[in-house]
Amino acid sequence: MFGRKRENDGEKGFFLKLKESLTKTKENLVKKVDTLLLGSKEINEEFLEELETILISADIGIKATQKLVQRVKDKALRKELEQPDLVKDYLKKEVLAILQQQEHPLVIPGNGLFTIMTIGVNGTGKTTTIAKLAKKWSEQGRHVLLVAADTFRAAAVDQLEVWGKRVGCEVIKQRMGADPSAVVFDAVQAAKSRHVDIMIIDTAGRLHTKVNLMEELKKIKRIIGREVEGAPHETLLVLDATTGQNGINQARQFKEALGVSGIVLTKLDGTAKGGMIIGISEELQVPLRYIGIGEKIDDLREFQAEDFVEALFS
Ligand SMILES: Nc1nc2c(ncn2[C@@H]2O[C@H](COP(=O)(O)OP(=O)(O)O)[C@@H](O)[C@H]2O)c(=O)[nH]1
Ligand SMILES: [Mg+2]
Repeated sequence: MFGRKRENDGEKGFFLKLKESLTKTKENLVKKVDTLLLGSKEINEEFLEELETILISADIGIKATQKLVQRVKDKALRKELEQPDLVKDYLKKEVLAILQQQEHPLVIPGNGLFTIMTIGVNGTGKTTTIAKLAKKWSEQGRHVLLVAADTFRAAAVDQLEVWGKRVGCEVIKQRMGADPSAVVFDAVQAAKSRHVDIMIIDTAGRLHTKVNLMEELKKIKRIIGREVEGAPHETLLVLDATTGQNGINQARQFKEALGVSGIVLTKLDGTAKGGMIIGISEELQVPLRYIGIGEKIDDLREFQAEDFVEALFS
């Protein structure tokens, strides 16, 4: 009995933490919709325009905003949505549908070496996310190896090493300024001889030399693809939710240059721009794997559309 109760409390705490981290996004989106609904008697052009303004300023993006507004309008015209107070439930359902399109958790097969290459601009949370994932998978009994292929800054290697020690994972590194592909090549040999299950590669993200960065990342991809069948098995783009539309533009560039198989959206806690996740889902058409809701090692969640929408709207 007691055990069961504690388990329930744990689940409740889990959900409450998510809800708490989405507070500002909720204020910027759902609360504003609430206010609009309170002041509206019917769904007319003015109402739709205001709804559009709210959605755009909540960083949902043009495409998803137009889709949502059009849906509300169509439904109102068909007389299926006559009272404004029904709009919120309808929006919730539609947002859920958009997010569910990209709810595809990362599944790592139990046999063979699985390689993950994380990419994204500086400061989005790549290294921190790697540490969070390494802890999660180590605890599940997987042998995880970390690779310091951000050789651009000495501090980047040190940071990964500190995290590696903390979560009990070995880090493969070379001196600062080394060719990142060479580090990855070494790491693959180490991974093969040590029967590693999951290898996670940390990469650089300097923006000011973008062309070189993309070339460097492409080279890492080529090298690892040559050494391990099907690698990288996951190209994980890390995006910072506080960057709103900018982040979506960055994502497009990475997707075009390298291909992206999954997205992590970090820093959802404390930002009002979390609506960006709806835009990402609609515009990028890439699976949303994880969300970051804090700086601590356990503040990473597998993305679940239903939980997310419930936390946002409830
Ligand atoms: N609040 C918050 N901070 C985060 C999250 N993920 C990363 N950070 C912080 O973002 C900063 C940059 O992270 P880092 O992993 O070094 O980014 P990188 O340059 O992409 O490797 C650090 O201060 C992290 O603690 C998150 O989900 N929430
Ligand atoms: Mg880093």
